[in-house]
Amino acid sequence: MTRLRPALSGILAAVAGIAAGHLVAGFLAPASSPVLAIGSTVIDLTPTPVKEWAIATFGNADKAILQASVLVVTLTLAAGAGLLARRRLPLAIGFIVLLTGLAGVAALLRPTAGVVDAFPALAAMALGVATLVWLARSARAATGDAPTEAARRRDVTTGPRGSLMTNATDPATRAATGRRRFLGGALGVTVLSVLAAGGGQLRSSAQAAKRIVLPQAADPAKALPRGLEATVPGISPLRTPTNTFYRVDTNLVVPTVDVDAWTLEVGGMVETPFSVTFAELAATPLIERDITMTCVSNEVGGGYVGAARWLGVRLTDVLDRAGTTGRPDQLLSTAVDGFTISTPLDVLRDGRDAMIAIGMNGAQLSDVHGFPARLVTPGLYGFVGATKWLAKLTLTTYAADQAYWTRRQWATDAPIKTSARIDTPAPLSTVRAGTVAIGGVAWAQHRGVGRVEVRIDDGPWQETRLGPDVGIDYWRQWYLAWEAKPGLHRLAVRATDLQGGLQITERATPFPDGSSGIQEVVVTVA
Ligand SMILES: Nc1nc2c(c(=O)[nH]1)N[C@H]1C(S)=C(S)[C@@H](COP(=O)(O)O)O[C@H]1N2
Ligand SMILES: [Mo]
Repeated sequence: MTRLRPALSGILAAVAGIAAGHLVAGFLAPASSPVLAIGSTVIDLTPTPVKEWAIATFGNADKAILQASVLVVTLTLAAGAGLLARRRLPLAIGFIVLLTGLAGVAALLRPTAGVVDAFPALAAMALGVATLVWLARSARAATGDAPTEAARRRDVTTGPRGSLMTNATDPATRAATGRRRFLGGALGVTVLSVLAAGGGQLRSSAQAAKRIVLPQAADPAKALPRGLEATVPGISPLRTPTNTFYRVDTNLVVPTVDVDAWTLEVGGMVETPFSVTFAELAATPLIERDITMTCVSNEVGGGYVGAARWLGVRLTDVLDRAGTTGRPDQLLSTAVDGFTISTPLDVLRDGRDAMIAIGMNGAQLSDVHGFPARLVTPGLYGFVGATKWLAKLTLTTYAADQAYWTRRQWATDAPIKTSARIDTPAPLSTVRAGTVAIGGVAWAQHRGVGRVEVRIDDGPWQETRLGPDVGIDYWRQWYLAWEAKPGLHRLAVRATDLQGGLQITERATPFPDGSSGIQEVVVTVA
């Protein structure tokens, strides 16, 4: 019991500090909320293999788990500070200052940080220390806690008279009062912290993107054909709705960009550097294209792939306006938060529809997908061609400058590998004997899907029926009607591109240039 209360005091001090930091961050710099600033730094410092493991193990929950881990570690350390405060308050204060100071340094070291980014940590420091001191003092004042050595000695020297004077009530009553006071204080701190953190959260999430009116495309896409989803239940829809489109980025806080203040800068090895506002960009002739995006972290059979209709400016239009000097071989694109992506320049200039997208599926980009503008490069994994929250385009060389993932040993040249996925039946599911539709999607961006085959148990590869053709940059739905007999069965799928290239059947993990291998699922037919 004597340890619980000081430990709790430390935790409460941390909770108060974190909440105060989150409140201040909500107004000044959402990404610099202490736990988030530390979390972002952890993301950047995590070695590539560990990150791969985390993505593979936790999938889309990886960010929540990271934040929870930072929180748990912080609260554990804070509990230690609370215990320390019993005997050495100044040292405990120093410890809290150090912890919050680290959060401040983490926030200040973010690529685009300014002075305000230190304020959340400073608020956390002030509230953390104040709460710790207050709780430690009130613990000493009450006698619910063991008296200190000095106090005990004082009691002995002052003798019965001294005891008589301080013992206005009996020790048990005082302990009970102390406990009640502590609980009251703890409750107060908790309630205020929840209010502060909630306020900060509300404030930062209230800064959602402004609604804009998208212009029509000068070069529109054809109407999307009817997909197989109408007839093959369980198959991925031909177009992925924006709200289920996968999201992958390093951001713990989604950047919210003020579109009226936003500009895109174009520079580096160019003849005429320039910058454009959003209005200027939207006023240039726009193209509209159906493009399937894939993340390099997608495992065989995984869900980090999505197909959407993109509206934007052809990238070469922008690059041509800038011209080139020297021999750049890389387009380095920078996001508003300093994150960078590099794209091979020859790929961008080979005629494909690489674009600065401002619209997705008929609407402005959502905050998570890069509002107000992002790159989309058909045929390349997202980490080398799909910069969200785009701020700057720099023509440079790989020798001179490297992007975020390139510095972490991921491939510089990363075309999407041909792959097929079984959507239905689901792995390890049970289906009724009789005619069962095996179906899914296959992609071979910028080469096009030519054939998809399915193998049942140890049977031959059987050609499947393909869904509508939406071009070589788009995925293709496929299905096969299977006369399923009772028992346990293995279903495998493989795709071949339009040039006759079979997908790589050898298993590979995503690092460094994308996964490969054949997906196989086991189903029970009953
Ligand atoms: N600014 C920024 N852009 C980014 C990333 C990022 O971390 N930050 N991740 C890239 C990766 S790895 C992928 S796969 C795509 C994912 O885009 P989506 O989240 O819209 O699906 O965005 C790319 N663009
Ligand atoms: Mo990715």
